[in-house]
Amino acid sequence: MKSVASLKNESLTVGGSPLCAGCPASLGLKLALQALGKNTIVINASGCMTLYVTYPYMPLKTPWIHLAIENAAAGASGIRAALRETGKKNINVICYAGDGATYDIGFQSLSSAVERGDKFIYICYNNQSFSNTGVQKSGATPEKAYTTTTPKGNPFKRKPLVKIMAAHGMPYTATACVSFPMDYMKKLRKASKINGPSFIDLLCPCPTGWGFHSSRMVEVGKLAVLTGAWPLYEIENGKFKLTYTPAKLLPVERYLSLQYRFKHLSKKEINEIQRKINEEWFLLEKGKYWEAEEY
Ligand SMILES: Cc1ncc(C[n+]2csc(CCOP(=O)(O)OP(=O)(O)O)c2C)c(N)n1
Repeated sequence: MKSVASLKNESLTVGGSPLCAGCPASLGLKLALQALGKNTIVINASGCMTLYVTYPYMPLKTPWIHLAIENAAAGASGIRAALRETGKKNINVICYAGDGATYDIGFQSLSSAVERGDKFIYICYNNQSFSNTGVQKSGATPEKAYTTTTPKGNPFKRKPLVKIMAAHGMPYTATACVSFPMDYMKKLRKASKINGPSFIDLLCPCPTGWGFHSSRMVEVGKLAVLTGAWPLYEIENGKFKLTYTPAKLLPVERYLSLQYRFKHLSKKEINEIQRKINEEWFLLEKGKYWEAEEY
């Protein structure tokens, strides 16, 4: 399958939602359901997407359960156990949770569900902040980015969560981006065939939280990947592979300069980010994932 237009599965979402214009997380969910099909149960942790599927808006044609921000993954374990006990087979169980719910508040339940080896796909729709409650810093916020709780820029490095999940010894972990739908959907299909837990960190450029016009959402995501700020890769049974390698990385300034959250950066700070990305890519291209420090 080469393009989104050639997809055969019916769309499992319908129009009508209270989300911001250009919301990447709703696109990420639509694509996930299109990749996985209607035999899918979605578990959501509190966040923007909770508003997407809340009365009077019911845009999904699949089952949907909203759980507390701490325990989406524990819910996946419970649903998988119920399906097992009732003899129901070939049903995908997915968690669709924001980065605040994943990197921070719900991390313990995610870690435990993975430790138990339960079969489910955890998709973190990663807009790099707690967007729904006013764009506060999360563990996924990149260094130096403005958020409402880091008005002078985030002083911390972002948590290397894909590495942390891979270190659990789980069979499949990957990064993805809504601007690269075929790469994302291929990873989802692969994850659905794995007999155990899988984790996909899906970059979702948030127009509202990052400060750019909603019409540029896909472009910002493309630039994240083409500049090397968000590498696309997978780790299957411990084996690291880049799934997209730009012929030559574009300067990261092209990605940063489109966003309000990086407007305060000096030339020196931009150069420093560029240096970090170059170092990271030097190692990633050699397959030295564990030595590479993510920007
Ligand atoms: C224990 C707990 N703390 C705080 C909240 C308030 N809360 C609701 S949604 C949300 C933001 C979640 O952020 P994220 O997971 O990144 O999803 P996004 O808002 O970006 O969609 C917060 C903090 C909550 N529901 N439960």
